[in-house]
Amino acid sequence: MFADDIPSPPLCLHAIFIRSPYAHARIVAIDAAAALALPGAAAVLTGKDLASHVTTQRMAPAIDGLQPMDMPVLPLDAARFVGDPVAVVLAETLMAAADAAELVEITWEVLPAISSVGDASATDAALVDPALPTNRVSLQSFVTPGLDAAFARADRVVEARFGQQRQTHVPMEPRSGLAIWDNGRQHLTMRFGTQAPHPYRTAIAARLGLREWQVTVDSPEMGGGFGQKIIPLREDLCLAAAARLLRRPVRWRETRGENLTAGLQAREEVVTTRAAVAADGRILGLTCAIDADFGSWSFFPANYMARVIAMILPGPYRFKEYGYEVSVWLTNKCPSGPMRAPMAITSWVMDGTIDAIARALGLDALEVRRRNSLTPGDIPWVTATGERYNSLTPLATLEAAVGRLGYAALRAEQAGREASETLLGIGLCTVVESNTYSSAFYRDAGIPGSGHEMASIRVEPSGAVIASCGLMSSGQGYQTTLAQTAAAGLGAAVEEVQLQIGNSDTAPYGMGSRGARGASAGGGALYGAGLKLKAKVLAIAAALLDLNSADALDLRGGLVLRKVAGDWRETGLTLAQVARTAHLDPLRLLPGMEPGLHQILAYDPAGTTYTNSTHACAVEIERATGAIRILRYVAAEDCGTRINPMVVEGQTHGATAMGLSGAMLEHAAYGADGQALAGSFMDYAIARADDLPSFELLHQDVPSPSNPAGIKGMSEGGTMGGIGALMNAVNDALAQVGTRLDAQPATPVRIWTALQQANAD
Ligand code: MCN
Repeated sequence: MFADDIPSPPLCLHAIFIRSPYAHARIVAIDAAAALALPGAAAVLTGKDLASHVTTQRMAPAIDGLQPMDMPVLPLDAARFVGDPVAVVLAETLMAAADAAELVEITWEVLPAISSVGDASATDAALVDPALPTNRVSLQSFVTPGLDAAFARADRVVEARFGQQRQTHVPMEPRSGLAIWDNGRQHLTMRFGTQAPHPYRTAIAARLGLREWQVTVDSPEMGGGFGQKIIPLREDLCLAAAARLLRRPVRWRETRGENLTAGLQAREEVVTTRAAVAADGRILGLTCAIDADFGSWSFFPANYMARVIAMILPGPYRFKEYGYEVSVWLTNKCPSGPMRAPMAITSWVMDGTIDAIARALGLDALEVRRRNSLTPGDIPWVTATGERYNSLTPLATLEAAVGRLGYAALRAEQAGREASETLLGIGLCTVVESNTYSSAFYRDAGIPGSGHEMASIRVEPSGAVIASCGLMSSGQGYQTTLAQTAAAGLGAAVEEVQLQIGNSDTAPYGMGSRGARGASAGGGALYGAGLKLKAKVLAIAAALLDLNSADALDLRGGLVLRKVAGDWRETGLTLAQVARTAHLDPLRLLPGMEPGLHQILAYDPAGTTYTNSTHACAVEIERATGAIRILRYVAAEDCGTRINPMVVEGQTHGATAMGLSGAMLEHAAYGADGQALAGSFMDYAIARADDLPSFELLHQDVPSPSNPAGIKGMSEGGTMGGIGALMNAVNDALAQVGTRLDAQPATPVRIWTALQQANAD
């Protein structure tokens, strides 16, 4: 059931947000008298009305190089972007709320708007946040001591630029939900789709001054979150406060236009690289400069998202001398937030730099990758920024992908196409996807947070297994895959395991679904809890079988087995019989053993997990129109032990499609005046099935040594690889006529324009 399918409780009010039509404007006055006079109108709440009911949100930790911001639930004095919510109208019906919203009179004083990093960084720039000294909210840099020497030794220095446009998440169901206040119990129930029910509840309780036991978060199915549905955003908080103030249930259905322009956006970054290289194409050192446009607020610590790009940029390559400078800027656009693979541009930047090196030196792009790639002998490897790889197979995925693509044959075909109406391009991109961020990562980034996940497994008297954890699925198939990990740890039949997630009261406190941590952190916790519970099941089984020890026993598929003469044989005892004894016949248990079968376990991954994949594609570009067609697409990945191969394939398809869609089409565009230009699917193009190829997938399956079940996360790498492979293929095609796109999206019109310019030069 999606949020909007939940029937309205009695006396439910409907909410509509009034949003700023201006990129930057002072709110001089809000007159709600006419709106409130309309039949059915119940209330119009503004920032001033809510300020004493919801505390401000501190947007960033106060660490070096980062300016913290305090964000009120609704603006008190000025709107900062087109779509900024400035008041919420509540009425008996949705139609009455819409009519009342039309009657609210707002007097605005339009202020100068900042619509680009160029504007934001100008010396006389207006300030997006008047409480800050500058529009640059974060500046972080890093350099290894030997970097200058690497550049001094270089035969060539190769520079490249990579720009990525603003995009947004596009969940199937926009943000929607229901807030119910029970005044008798002084209790709030939030029925909003969230990827992280417990952190969501902690934030709601803190912002409203409630204890966590006064708040239940019960997430419905959400049809996609992609990072947009982790923390409570301002509309969720307004609903919670309104329900409490008015003592009535309140519901909200976000429109697609609101979601596109005022949900959260992401990805707007420009990265420039300078590579110091030897004549044979080996990279001796690299620098990168990142300018990120975070819009009017950063809904996640700004240092985290932009810095991860810089931190993991070296990826699968061997160079050790490295430096970066990361600047995060505020502009008058929709706030930024986490979005599937917040570091999505990284692999294009790194592998696009490799292509630039190959072109500058007249070498083959695959050969330059081979010369720079980490080999099995290099692992374990610590990168210049301290990322520790203990299981990585980039050369294996590279060779698998180019082998399947038929790289050599495609290069030969490309050479023979000179007079053709189409250009052939071959794109390669090897990804190192950082995921399952550990507690140490959060500490080092200065972000309050933990990498652990908590799992609970109960076996009921009938043998039914109830597994739970703090993750919530937004489409990852947890009901299957996490039930499988619990069953594998415990030794139960998977059909006996039910996963219960999404409710903050019944699931154990966890960090939620984000950063591709579900399989490894959630799965690791469930697997570990299962293993511990199995030990108890076997101890009880040994007692029931009159054995002195459980050493020769195992539980598989819900059956207790015993090893006899090297063979596992059925004992006739089942998990259900053991469970019945544990619950209902405790006097048969070993002395001192607790009745029941319930295990709670927290699993905190030792370090960040790194997963590698290589994406390889061939594209054809029509010279006359700039139209692109993806001819072949191969992805070879290594996510360790695959819990469910079909789900891994589905996630790879989805992630890659998201990357390709972003690289080819999507653009949350703004005008020079800060006006939002993409408020519907007529303007915000996302890929459709006929824009995408059939994916050919290959797997390496090298188990992670740091996860109890050998699992590595995988669901963001496809987005990174899709962008890199597509953009590198387009540029490989364009290189034949001496041009290159240094910014996404690679739309036909941009490609056509580049071709025209190349012809004119
Ligand atoms: N899996 C597996 N074997 C592995 C690794 C993963 O079978 N070795 C399975 C997992 O059990 C899980 C799925 O693949 O069912 C994804 O696992 P993982 O890579 O750990 O990612 P998460 O579960 O943490 O999911 C979060 C990730 C992120 S960060 C976003 S954003 C995202 C995504 O996954 N949003 C999605 N995938 C999405 N898919 C859909 N349909 N909708 C979204 O909103």
